[in-house]
Amino acid sequence: MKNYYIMTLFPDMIMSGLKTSITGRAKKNGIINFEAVNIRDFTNDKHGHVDDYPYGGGAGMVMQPQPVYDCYKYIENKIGKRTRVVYLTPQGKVFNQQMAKELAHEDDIVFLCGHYEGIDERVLEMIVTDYVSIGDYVLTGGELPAMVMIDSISRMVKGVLSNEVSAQDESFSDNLLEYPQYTRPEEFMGSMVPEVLLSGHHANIEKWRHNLAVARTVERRPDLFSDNGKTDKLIECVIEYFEGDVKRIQHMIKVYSLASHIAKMEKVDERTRYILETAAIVHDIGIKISEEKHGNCSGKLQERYGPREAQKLLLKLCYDEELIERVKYLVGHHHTYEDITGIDYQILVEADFLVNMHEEDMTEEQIKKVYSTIFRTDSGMKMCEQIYSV
Ligand code: 6GU
Repeated sequence: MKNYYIMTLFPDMIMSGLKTSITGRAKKNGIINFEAVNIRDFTNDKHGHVDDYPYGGGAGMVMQPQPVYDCYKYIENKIGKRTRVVYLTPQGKVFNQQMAKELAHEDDIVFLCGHYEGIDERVLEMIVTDYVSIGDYVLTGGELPAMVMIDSISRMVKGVLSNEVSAQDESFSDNLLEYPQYTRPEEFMGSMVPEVLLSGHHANIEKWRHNLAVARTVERRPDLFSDNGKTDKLIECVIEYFEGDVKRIQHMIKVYSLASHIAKMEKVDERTRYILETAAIVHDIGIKISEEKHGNCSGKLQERYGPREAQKLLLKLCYDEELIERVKYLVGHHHTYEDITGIDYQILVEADFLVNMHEEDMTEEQIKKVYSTIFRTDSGMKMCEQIYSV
């Protein structure tokens, strides 16, 4: 059983909100419990006031420390130990699915809802363990945010949702939006349910759904793609892969950094830049195997072995299928300069050359030739001009 305590001046708002729907059912079933505790019940003020003017002046009122402290002590005593105390404030860390998942492991959580212009800082320092916001906008109080958090935390608690539904949460962990859903009728005002869904072919349906989820995320929330800490992990993995090979590791970091910079200067969209950065990190990953198998690492051998090595690594880190396909293509073509298609391809080649011109001690003439035949982007050309004085 999970226990959520909400310190608030508006207990009815919390209780009536949470008693409906799924959280209410979970409470009835004894899986979670929630209890709103009225801070006003703990005031020593004879008029029942819980707020006063701010020292130093300024607009609005500030909640006094004493009622908040005593209210908290009452709850702490009831639980029998110190637990996490979440203060809802727009100044907090922004709440997300990951936090919901983590907090779902806690047996007891206390939520503190502020009102007016805030709460006396001293009591916050004494009792609060976590400062949490639900997004970048201002609300009149912490009650709605507390309800939002409890709703989202509760649904991650085992038994609150049916097993079948709860498994679906894994789909958020790969940072993709949900695919579109359809139900009967098959035709609605002339608009049909996509045929693949009627086919009964489960593998095809899976694939179709995944592709749409990716497309939808690219379109609506490209920010969800960027990272999740994956780029950092990938760099670490590649360093480990080339362990001890100083030159290769330095080369990778340089190409990655230049590619990323050029993409930013060229205002390449986020998703494409992400693909490019990923490709830059793994672009030479075929080298090791080429050397092991053939004793050399010509561009062509790298193009042959690179894509498979890149794929292995990217799958391990759970990159999406569409990205992996493009990265494989880029790795497999980054020494091919005839038919450069796509800005990611173009920038990868330029970044690689900007580094190789120096690392391979190219002559002025060679550099000039590469510059005029291969470089296309304004930022890449400018950088080449500045670095190598072409
Ligand atoms: Cl947690 N509190 C208030 N008052 N406003 C908010 C918020 C919290 N999160 C976003 N806006």
